[in-house]
Amino acid sequence: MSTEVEERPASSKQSQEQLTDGFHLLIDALQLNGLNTIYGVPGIPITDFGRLAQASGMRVLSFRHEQHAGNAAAVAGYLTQKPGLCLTVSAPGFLNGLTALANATTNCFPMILMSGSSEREIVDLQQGDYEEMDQLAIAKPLCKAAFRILHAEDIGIGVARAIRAAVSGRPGGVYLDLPAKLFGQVMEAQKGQQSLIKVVDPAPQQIPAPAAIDRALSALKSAKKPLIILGKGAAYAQVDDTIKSFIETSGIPFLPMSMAKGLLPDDHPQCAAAARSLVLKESDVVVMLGARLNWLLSHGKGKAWGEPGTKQFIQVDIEPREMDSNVEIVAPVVGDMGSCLIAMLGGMQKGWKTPPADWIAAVNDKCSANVAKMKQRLGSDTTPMDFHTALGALRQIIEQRPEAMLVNEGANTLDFARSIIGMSQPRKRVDVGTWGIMGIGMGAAVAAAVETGHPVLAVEGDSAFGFSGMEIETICRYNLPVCVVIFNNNGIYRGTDTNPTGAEDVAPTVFVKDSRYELMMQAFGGNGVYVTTRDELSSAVNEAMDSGRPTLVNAIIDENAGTESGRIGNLNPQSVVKK
Ligand code: ADP
Ligand code: TZD
Ligand code: MG
Repeated sequence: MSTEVEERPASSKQSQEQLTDGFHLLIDALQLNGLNTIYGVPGIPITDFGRLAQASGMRVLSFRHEQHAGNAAAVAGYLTQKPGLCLTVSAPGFLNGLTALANATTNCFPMILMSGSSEREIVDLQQGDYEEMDQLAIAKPLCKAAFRILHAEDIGIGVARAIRAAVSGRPGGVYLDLPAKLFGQVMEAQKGQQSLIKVVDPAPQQIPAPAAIDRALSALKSAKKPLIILGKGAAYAQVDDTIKSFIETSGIPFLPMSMAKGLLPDDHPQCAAAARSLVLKESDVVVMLGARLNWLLSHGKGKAWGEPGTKQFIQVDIEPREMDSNVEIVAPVVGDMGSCLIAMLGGMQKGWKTPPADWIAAVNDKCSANVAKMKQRLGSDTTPMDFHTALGALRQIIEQRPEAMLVNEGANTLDFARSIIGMSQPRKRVDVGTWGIMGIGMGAAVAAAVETGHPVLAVEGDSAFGFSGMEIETICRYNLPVCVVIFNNNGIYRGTDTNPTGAEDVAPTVFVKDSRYELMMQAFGGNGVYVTTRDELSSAVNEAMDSGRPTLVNAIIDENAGTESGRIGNLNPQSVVKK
């Protein structure tokens, strides 16, 4: 083989320098818009795209499965208000990412699933291409918008449209289809640069109508027992000071939905979380701030909400079609959270009376009684640990580290952690969200660490962890400050179910007893710890949170301690036929 380097003729070299291609245009378009992190899984036809993106200074984080890369992108979107990017290969990789795209859309998190796809001509004639699938058609009903870019000169427009669709109005997931041929398409570099778009004002303010504000304030003024419900849309909006000022000026008790915890600290004097049942039942005027009246709030009706016809709802939301979706909204306030609350505050400055003292006293009394009851339980130090023992320890750890991110999934593990672990800063809690989906854990933990730089505590049911468990290798590979605590109760809800037939198969909800999950972490060079007592749990997690070293703590929980489906067992249909 000759060692001589062949010189290309000067003219060809020059023209090479003046050319660009689909790979580079896509990278330039993303970077131009401040999108610098990609979560994905490499393969045909996007392997080189990932390499080139990394070479251009983007952070390209490879996962073991696309669903978790997608969940990471969605959480990145939630935390930053910029669309999180997920990159997948065609057909199967695309489908693996689709669950995350649909989940992001359901949760109103902005993300863009960019997927390579096979040759259009072959796909459309169904001639059996490598990983053939009509991905655009399949993605469409599962996201907010779906686009395909066929020509390199349209990359700028395609990326701009995807960004706007993801973050404007109600945020959500966007699909961007990138056929293999697009990447290699060549065009003049200068024309290419001119075709790119830096999106101006991607999520424009939406100012509410003055009449809507007057209507809302007059409904609120008439209230004897007002309540504010804060949802993750309020947390997403990043107008924390305005929310604080609105709530404190109003003097109204507030109830945070799980991911809105910490917008105002859980120990704020107006926080009514410990009196949830009372305030839902007794309130007369309810202000929804970036929260939907979906199943998580019993659709705004039924027993939980007290006597029918006793409630009036005011709803502040960026999505006009959310109004009246479950019950009548007497005062819809449509706009972005910041603009709406500033307008409401403006109206309140013209004269405002805080709520009647007897209502505030009733809420405070209930809170104090329940907090005292809970305090007793949180001191518990049983071995084997129950949920209160273990969460009593983790609660203290988060209390001492208000900047830490908390990721949480499971059934009992989720429901108990949500009520026991207090949050004191906004957007620190990421959980199963609107669908109650298992499998967000490790993807969310990666994004939480990458996007915030703060230590992450992931509190995981043993079943929940299993959905994304392989990503602990990803956590180790990137050396992320993530401490995973598995609440190991040998199964889904409990570890005690038996097979009534007496056959060898265990019950469908039961796992291998005393599984050694911590060894998985050790396999990848992380720290794996097996704990059975509150003290051991405390010291292992404290150490992990301080060192920032990837850690998995296998916390053995009494296998009898959980209940079916945690707090939502009522949603299970029951057979009436006795066999
Ligand atoms: P939670 O589960 O916490 O109750 P949801 O996800 O049900 O919250 O509701 C979030 C709501 O917030 C959605 O209806 C969404 O349209 C709305 N939203 C999202 N971003 C904004 C924003 N910037 N301003 C106002 N509303 C928003
Ligand atoms: N699959 C997906 C994607 N999401 C789901 N929510 C479920 C299945 C059903 N499911 C729940 O709703 S909770 C749960 C499953 C499988 C696991 C509960 O067990 P766990 O938690 O070990 O995570 P606890 O602490 O034992 O209750
Ligand atoms: Mg379990």
